[in-house]
Amino acid sequence: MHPTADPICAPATPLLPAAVAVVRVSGPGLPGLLAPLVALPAPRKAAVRTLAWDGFRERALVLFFPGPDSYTGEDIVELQTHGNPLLVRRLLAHLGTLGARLAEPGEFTRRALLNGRQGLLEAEALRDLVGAETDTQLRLAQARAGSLPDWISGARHSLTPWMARAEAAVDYGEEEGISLNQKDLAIELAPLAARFHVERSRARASRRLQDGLRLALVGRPNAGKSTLFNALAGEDRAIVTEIPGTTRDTIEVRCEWRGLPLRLFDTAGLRESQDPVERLGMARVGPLLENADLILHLVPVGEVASAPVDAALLPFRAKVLEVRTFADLAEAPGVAIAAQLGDLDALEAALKERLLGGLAPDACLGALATDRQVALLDDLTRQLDLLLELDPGCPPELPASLLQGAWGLLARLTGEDRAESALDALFSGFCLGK
Ligand SMILES: Nc1nc2c(ncn2[C@@H]2O[C@H](COP(=O)(O)OP(=O)(O)OP(=O)(O)O)[C@@H](O)[C@H]2O)c(=O)[nH]1
Ligand SMILES: [Mg+2]
Repeated sequence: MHPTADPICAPATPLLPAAVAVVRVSGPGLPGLLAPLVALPAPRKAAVRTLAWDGFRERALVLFFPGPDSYTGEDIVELQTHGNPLLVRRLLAHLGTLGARLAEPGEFTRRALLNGRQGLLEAEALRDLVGAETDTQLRLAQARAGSLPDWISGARHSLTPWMARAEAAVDYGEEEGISLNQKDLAIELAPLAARFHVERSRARASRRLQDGLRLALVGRPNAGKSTLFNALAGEDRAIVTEIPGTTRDTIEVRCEWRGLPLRLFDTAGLRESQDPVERLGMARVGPLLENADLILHLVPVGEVASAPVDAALLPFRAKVLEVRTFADLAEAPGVAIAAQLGDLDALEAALKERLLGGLAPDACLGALATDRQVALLDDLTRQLDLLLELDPGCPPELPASLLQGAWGLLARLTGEDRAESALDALFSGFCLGK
């Protein structure tokens, strides 16, 4: 158990009126600590008890999970009370007088991690599980919340013998005539390097999905932006008319469309305009383009892109996708849609191609997903590529250090190196009582 662990408590449910509120306590020696408030029931058996303090008498369902076989690895008590926020605050204050202080965000999970009850990857997945807003995001987070990905243990298994051989070549090479067979190494580790590349693509796509794909819809007035916006959102959120300049403000909606979590931004049409309101609307488009993952530039079939739009998009060329609208009226090459008729297949394919490396959301199940994980996976892939490209005649120190590096990156990925900064960054994003 972590040596500095003091008893902590927190509301595990939001402080809002509800049927039930759950208060969690974790720490060593809870039966004694809580004795003035409640006699704990048998381990893992729910029992109704009356909690009495300061003149309050609350009938609560009480659960006791003794450490070390609990979520945190310490004793845990869950008090399920009536869902009154005032009651919960009074109870937490009383727990404070008994010696259980209020937990920091994520402190329960942090203790689970420190006590070896949970891995870092799992804890990171939990944060996304709690924050998921669409079905796809929920499924992705659930798939990551399980055991360590098998390719990580597979990687260790493949790297270990080569680390030993490289070390032996470095330590005894010259005297004993031990050398590292760089050719065999390259042949044997090639599948691993290929796997890293696959996992990296999956992780990048998975991170995008977990965030939601940020799409900005731009184009000249009447290009069909709001019609597409509504079709993707699955509801009539934006006003559509045949009058140019209908949309004047930017509108955001979060939704899931064909398994893709989207954050959509509809914008005012871009054109030369004297209308002050319209100009203000256009001025708002800039920052939005900056933050978009992909800018959909809508151009009606048979037209050339208008000059004001082209000028506005110039700095963002790399992330602009030209989409031909009104495809029901004429043939069009490239990505052509008829949003009014729900004919959007070309757009779906283009989004997957441009933002997910051609992967479908289901292909990302079980992939890594956070910025931290993707960055480490990038380093890991580079490290292994370098290793395979080494000249067969190079001194063994080179492969030895690259193998060590790869091993270290795997340890950082799974959190076995316990870098405090990574933990601080992670748990600041958690809610209380988790
Ligand atoms: N035939 C056809 N008409 C469409 C299609 N999409 C939109 N329209 C029509 O085109 C007109 C303009 O559509 P909007 O979606 O309001 O265009 P917008 O780009 O949002 O226009 P502003 O907000 O004024 O910049 C409306 O009358 C729509 O009904 C389509 O796929 N096919
Ligand atoms: Mg509009």
